[in-house]
Amino acid sequence: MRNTLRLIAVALLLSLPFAVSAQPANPYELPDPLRMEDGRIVRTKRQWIKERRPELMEMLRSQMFGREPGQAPDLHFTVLEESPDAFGGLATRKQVKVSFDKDENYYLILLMYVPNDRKGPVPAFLGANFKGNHATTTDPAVLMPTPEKLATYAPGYVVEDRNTNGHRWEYEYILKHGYAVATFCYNDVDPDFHDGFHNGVHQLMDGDKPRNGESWATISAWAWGLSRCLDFLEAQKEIDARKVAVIGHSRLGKTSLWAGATDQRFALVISNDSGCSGAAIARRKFGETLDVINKNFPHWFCTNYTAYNGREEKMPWDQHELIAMIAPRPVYVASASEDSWADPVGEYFSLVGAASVYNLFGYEGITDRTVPEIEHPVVVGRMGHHIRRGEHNVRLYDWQQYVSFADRFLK
Ligand code: GTR
Repeated sequence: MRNTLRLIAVALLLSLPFAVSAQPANPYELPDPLRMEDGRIVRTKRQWIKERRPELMEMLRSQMFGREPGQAPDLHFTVLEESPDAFGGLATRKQVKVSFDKDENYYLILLMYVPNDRKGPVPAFLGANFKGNHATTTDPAVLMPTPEKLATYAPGYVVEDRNTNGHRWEYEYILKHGYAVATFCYNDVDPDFHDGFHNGVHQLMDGDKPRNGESWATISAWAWGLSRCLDFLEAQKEIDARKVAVIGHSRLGKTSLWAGATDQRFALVISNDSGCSGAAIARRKFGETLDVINKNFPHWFCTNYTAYNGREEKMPWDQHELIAMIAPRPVYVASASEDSWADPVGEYFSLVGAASVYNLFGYEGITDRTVPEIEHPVVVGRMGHHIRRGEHNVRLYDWQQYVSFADRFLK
């Protein structure tokens, strides 16, 4: 009998529309994004743009992501391959070496598809990938990473087979909806392991300059790489560079948020399962916490960020203010129901916490304090949200929501 009752209780718990929301998180109070550090309340767009936004950007730079450098010393682009017959003639494929220095010691390889059925420049999605361009697709013409590049990746790095991450990049779906799409392997910009910042673009941009607590780290390097790709897209006549959505999953979702904050040319920003130090509210201390992320990934953030390990409530900001940095541009935050490590509830509440900034610009925002049910996407004003059923990943369902959200603003 006792066991039966226990089973019923478990079954009831599992059948809750969104079980993770029932789990306890740390009680918290969020800083008001519209309150200046000196206590004044921001009442106008102008005050936000001239005073509060710069104040928050300074906080995020000096305390979290580090100070990103300016332009690369010699940015230039070399088309390595181009063909109009990708996916049976649906798209033109371009593979481009985006070089950061004159000698081309530092570069990334950008893979871009542009729909052939177009009348004039098209909007685009841009995002970094984890496993190499070749792993995002079945397209046999996509270049494999060169041995020269592979030598810079983490020791023991294993080259993936083609298409192992294809489900995360629904190229044909995106192209058929009239968007171009471009991606590069994040390791090209800065290999994802801690080597004291000797490799990747840090070496190029900093040389032997001594590092300090505010020095930029790896997530800001990836975001910087996204901006260099946007420089390339700006030079393409087939792309409408005023309509580029930046997208990223997980650590690359943290990156897309930071890219959207630092580079206001990005017209729309998408965070897919970005979790801790992305969209999730830090003060909830639910799932991954600062202590854990800074220990496991000491190269992602600037070292000042470790001062908040276990002391999230002492942060002078919280992650809703990273979302607010995107205002008034459209922002989409997505979660997955089984991804409690990324705290889907906390990801949702950063939208709610940023809504007042969107209101200041005359746009509605997401303000409902009830977390939406699984696969009930919500779009209010310039904010979008959904929780996909399933695991930490990017799936067709996610892309369907992103494309329909982008259709409202980029078409
Ligand atoms: C995890 C990390 C998360 C997230 C994820 C990913 O190990 O704890 O913050 O970034 O990796 O990028 O897949």
